Amino acid sequence: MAIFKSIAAIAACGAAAANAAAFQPRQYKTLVSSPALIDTLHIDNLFKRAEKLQEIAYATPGKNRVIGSPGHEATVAYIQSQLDTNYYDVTLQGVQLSVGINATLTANNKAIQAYATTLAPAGNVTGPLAVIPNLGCEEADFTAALTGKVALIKRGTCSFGIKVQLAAAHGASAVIATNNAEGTLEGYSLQVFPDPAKPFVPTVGITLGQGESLLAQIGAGVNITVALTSVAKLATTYNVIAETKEGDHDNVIHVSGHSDSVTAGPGINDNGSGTCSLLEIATQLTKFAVKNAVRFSWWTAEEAGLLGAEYYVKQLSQAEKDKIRLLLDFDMMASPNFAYQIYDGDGSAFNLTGPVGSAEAEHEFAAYFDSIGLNHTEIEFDGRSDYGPFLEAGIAAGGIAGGAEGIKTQEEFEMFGGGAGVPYDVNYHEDGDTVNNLNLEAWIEFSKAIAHMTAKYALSWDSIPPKNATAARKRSEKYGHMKEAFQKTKRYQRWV
Ligand SMILES: *[C@@H]1O[C@H](CO)[C@@H](O)[C@H](O)[C@H]1NC(C)=O
Ligand SMILES: *[C@@H]1O[C@H](CO)[C@@H](O)[C@H](O)[C@H]1NC(C)=O
Ligand SMILES: *[C@@H]1O[C@H](CO)[C@@H](O)[C@H](O)[C@H]1NC(C)=O
Ligand SMILES: *[C@@H]1O[C@H](CO)[C@@H](O)[C@H](O)[C@H]1NC(C)=O
Ligand SMILES: *[C@@H]1O[C@H](CO)[C@@H](O)[C@H](O)[C@H]1NC(C)=O
Ligand SMILES: *[C@@H]1O[C@H](CO)[C@@H](O)[C@H](O)[C@H]1NC(C)=O
Ligand SMILES: CC(=O)N[C@H]1CO[C@H](CO)[C@@H](O)[C@@H]1O
Repeated sequence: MAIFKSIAAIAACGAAAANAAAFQPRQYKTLVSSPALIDTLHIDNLFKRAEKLQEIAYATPGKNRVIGSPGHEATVAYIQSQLDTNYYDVTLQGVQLSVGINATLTANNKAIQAYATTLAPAGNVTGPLAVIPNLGCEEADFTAALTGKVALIKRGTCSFGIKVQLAAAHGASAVIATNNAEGTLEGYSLQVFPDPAKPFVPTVGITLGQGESLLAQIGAGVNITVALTSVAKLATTYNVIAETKEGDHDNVIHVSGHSDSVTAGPGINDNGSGTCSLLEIATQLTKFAVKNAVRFSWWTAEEAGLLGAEYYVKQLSQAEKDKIRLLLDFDMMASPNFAYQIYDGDGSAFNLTGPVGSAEAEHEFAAYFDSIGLNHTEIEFDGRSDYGPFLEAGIAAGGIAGGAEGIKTQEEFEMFGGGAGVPYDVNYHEDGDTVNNLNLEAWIEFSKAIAHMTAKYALSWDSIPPKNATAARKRSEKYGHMKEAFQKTKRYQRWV
């Protein structure tokens, strides 16, 4: 599944530069501090990076940075090119995925526009259409034998991977996914890695309206035969990981964001803003010495189901997991109608508590915003972004965000300005998510907050309780139960 390559080893000119550096007198750097690192951040530098990402997206046929696309490959190369290999050990961790390219579908010889679903295999299938009752998340939804048939399943409640595995186990030769909201399922993913014991079958996605039309025909007693082709390509997509050469590698502060966008647009707030904030901080940090190692990661395939981060956490040994004292994750740093939202690590607002250390991280963010006189609010610590797999592994986590498709309340309007009753980001997952729609005021404040946290923990872990494997495991089990409860909420169902 994975291909590791260390970029330190590749270029001859890289080696020459390293030799030249060896002849220089050793540079003694000032120890990092929160005010000094914050001082290095300027909005025009962040904005230039956002423009670069947009340029990368617009130079490609799809005008996006979705995994498996030239736009995402160029994003990864850009991140890599910006990291100083005298200061960081940089690793590209490859994750292999089957990416959907295109599809054709006919029902009783009438063509329907369909999209190949990422992670599902390619194939050409013909067979009678069978409607799966409910949402196809439970064994009980699969009563009739599906041998030789194509299953029609609605989106919602559980990841599509679970539905497709169940359909395949009951003999279905392919699946048609119908959307549960407006829009196409272009770029949609099964959201879970294939399991050799529970294989997937070819899957294509259609709109809500197209699905309803098929259901109406079947309801009227018409037998439908469908023919579908689905084209996929095996793509290796990369997590970029950079860790300071200096510092205590047994007590790491891990700071992350994701590098991919959705299919609909260049993804500049979601989550190019996080990508750029981290890149700028990683660049500025090289001016300083650190006591604790700082690890930056840019995850791949977040939009396809947090796959890059999940893969990363899965392949870590327990000993390696124990070395991560805190994971901080950043997305949506420049939402036009922002609120300064902090993940509810102590469970005080949403009753979902993170592993030991998560509460302290939340309090530190709050103290930072208080210190500069900015209001802040809390958001559910629900695992909806790349910190999710870390929580499940019992690793303390935290983060901040400006908001996605949620609606700003009157109370938040009084705290942050902007517009009440309007989404935090009207362009969330749309083609309007461009450099023109960033809130620069929020972006620089968020970036400074990231710099504060990075510097604080690069200096000392005194304010975070020591790791306790027993306690971590207990928390992790508890998180598992909380997650089940969360998965029944409306918020989750709009996401899967
Ligand atoms: C699907 O993609 C492949 C590879 O890019 C291309 O050769 C083929 O023509 C496409 N088929 C359709 C139906 O668009
Ligand atoms: C589907 O059919 C096309 C053309 O008939 C063929 O090129 C392709 O290899 C087939 N795909 C699979 C997965 O069998
Ligand atoms: C639909 O198919 C079933 C079983 O194959 C068959 O019994 C039935 O007569 C068909 N109905 C129509 C309207 O063709
Ligand atoms: C918080 O969640 C726990 C389960 O994790 C539940 O037992 C408890 O009743 C919840 N408390 C509130 C105030 O909702
Ligand atoms: C913070 O929120 C209060 C309302 O709760 C508001 O009066 C105040 O102006 C806000 N402060 C800032 C800096 O926006
Ligand atoms: C670790 O946590 C467990 C359970 O909360 C507790 O019983 C134990 O004393 C703790 N161990 C240390 C070394 O703090
Ligand atoms: C899928 C998606 O929208 N990506 C993430 C971008 O950032 C927000 C805020 O953290 C996350 O909620 C999203 O999951």
